[in-house]
Amino acid sequence: MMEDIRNIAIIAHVDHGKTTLVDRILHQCNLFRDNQETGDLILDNNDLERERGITILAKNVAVRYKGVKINIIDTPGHADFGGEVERVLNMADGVLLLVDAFEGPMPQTRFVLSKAIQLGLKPIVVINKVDKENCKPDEVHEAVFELMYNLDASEDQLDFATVYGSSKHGWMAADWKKPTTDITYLLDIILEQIAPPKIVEGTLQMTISSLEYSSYIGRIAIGRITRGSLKTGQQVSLVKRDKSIFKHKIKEVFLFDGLGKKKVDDVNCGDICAVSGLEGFDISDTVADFENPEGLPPIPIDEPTMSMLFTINNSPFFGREGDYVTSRHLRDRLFKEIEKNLALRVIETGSPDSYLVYGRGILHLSILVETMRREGFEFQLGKPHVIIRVIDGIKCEPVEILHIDTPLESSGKVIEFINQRKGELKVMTPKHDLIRLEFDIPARGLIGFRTQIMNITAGEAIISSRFKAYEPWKGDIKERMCGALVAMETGTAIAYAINKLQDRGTYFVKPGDEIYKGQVVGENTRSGDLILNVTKTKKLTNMRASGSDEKLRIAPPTIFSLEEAMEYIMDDEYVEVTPKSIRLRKILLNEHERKRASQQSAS
Ligand SMILES: Nc1nc2c(ncn2[C@@H]2O[C@H](COP(=O)(O)OP(=O)(O)OP(=O)(O)O)[C@@H](O)[C@H]2O)c(=O)[nH]1
Ligand SMILES: [Mg+2]
Repeated sequence: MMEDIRNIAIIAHVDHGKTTLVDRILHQCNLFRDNQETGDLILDNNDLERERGITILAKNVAVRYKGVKINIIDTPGHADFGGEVERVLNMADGVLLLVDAFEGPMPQTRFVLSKAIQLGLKPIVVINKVDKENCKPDEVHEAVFELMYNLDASEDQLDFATVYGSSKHGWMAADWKKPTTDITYLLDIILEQIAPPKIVEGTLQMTISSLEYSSYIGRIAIGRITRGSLKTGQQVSLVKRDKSIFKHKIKEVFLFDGLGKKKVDDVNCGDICAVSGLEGFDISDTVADFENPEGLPPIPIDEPTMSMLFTINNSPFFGREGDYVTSRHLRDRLFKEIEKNLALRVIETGSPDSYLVYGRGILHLSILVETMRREGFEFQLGKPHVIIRVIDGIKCEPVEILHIDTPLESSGKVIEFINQRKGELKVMTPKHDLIRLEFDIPARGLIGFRTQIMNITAGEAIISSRFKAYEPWKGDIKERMCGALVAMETGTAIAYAINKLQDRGTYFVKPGDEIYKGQVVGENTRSGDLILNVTKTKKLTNMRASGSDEKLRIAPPTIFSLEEAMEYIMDDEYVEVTPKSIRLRKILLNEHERKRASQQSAS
């Protein structure tokens, strides 16, 4: 007997409530007890996901409702992980498109929806967060319909069901003004609207769409069986992207079950499963019949758009705070990462001490950096660069669609600032009491701009962007206007010295911090770098020096997050990352060497 199955993916812009909804579904189907105390989402289960409140990896779960098995794929909403979404949609027959009832469709809504439409998936629209004050569910519904129409949805897709509700408060209904007490309304709509998988007889075909990594088993391939069936111990062929074929034996087969997986003997067509034993598989490979392998069309893999240099720590503080510091450690860790981090590439530079790491954006790269820090690594990062391509003989760069919702008063300044960064205003529309500005902007113009937009708008702006296309190079963008304050000596930063030099700029260090010669300790109010001595104490004869220091009024230092630091540095600077610290430094610590280098590059 074949089981009745539905395969759905949940897609949306970042933070529109996908994971909260999946948690609710698991809850409704009695698969776990709510963690009311912490409010943590049971699905966002790695440390960084918890801390940042975002989903980084797509995840499969399965529930049973009214005798039907529903395979659910929760996807990440952040634009850096868009490729992940595109890939896993491959396993679904339908999507739940979540849209925040206040925000409406956002750039990533458009992107993920367009992928689902192209794949012919049936959408169910969930207008979420209707509990929010001043939300406009009806307008949002209208906007989603228009968006779908513009994306060339088919008649059947345009004839979508709409569900209103609040994932957070745990209800879904036909009418947002009539709240219910649970989400069964949505589950019923899923059974009714999404077709069961097509059962195709014949030899095995399964595209590998995702993977999991377990320290016991190694890499586990995840995919949906689109033809035939699969058994434990079965001999299979692995058909690669280039059509080459490798023979393997399936070791174990798992089905998704609640939050986990259960080992089974066989899996039928239409179900989503995980298999071990396929060595050296890649995403998009087809698991096929041993004797007569037929590969399926390859699925697109997102190309990296950004690169960053990872190099061993060679600062004077090398080895003080980390456990893994050698080039061997760095190399092994980076190459281990690419086994599971699909959009990442690591390129040798010719030096054993540094590697170019290619990724999908600042967030994608910073998550790797943060994870390595926590594992005890110490290393340094160069300035991130977008990847330039030559297309038909023309130099092209990645361009993003940028949305900024801002109060009317600051919109003029925002537009001026984005123009300086080669952004082009496309649309301007009122949105509640804000104004929405839409730009096309080179991706490099976005590096480091978030803090400045927040300054311009007094923290009121809502920013989101996503990759649009490679377009011809837009010309040079003026870099950071202000120079750096660079430490002259190695030692302890002294309040007395910082106090005396306060008018030179803002500081990134505070009295008592250990600093080294060549470290960037602050931002100069003017352009060009300024070397200064912040380790200088008062004359030792003055016995009251340390006592009176405490009374000095020193502005609190600017403390960068990892991402801010990555976006802030210039080409001649590094971010030094250790488990305990994030420091900025000049690559060349010695002033004479820096002068010589800049003269050389000028000539
Ligand atoms: N008011 C309100 N807040 C909600 C609702 N659903 C989710 N949220 C909140 O919105 C935030 C984001 O929720 P998530 O479920 O993590 O969103 P997500 O779409 O999974 O986010 P990403 O995976 O990072 O794209 C959390 O703070 C939730 O508590 C809702 O119905 N109403
Ligand atoms: Mg999520």
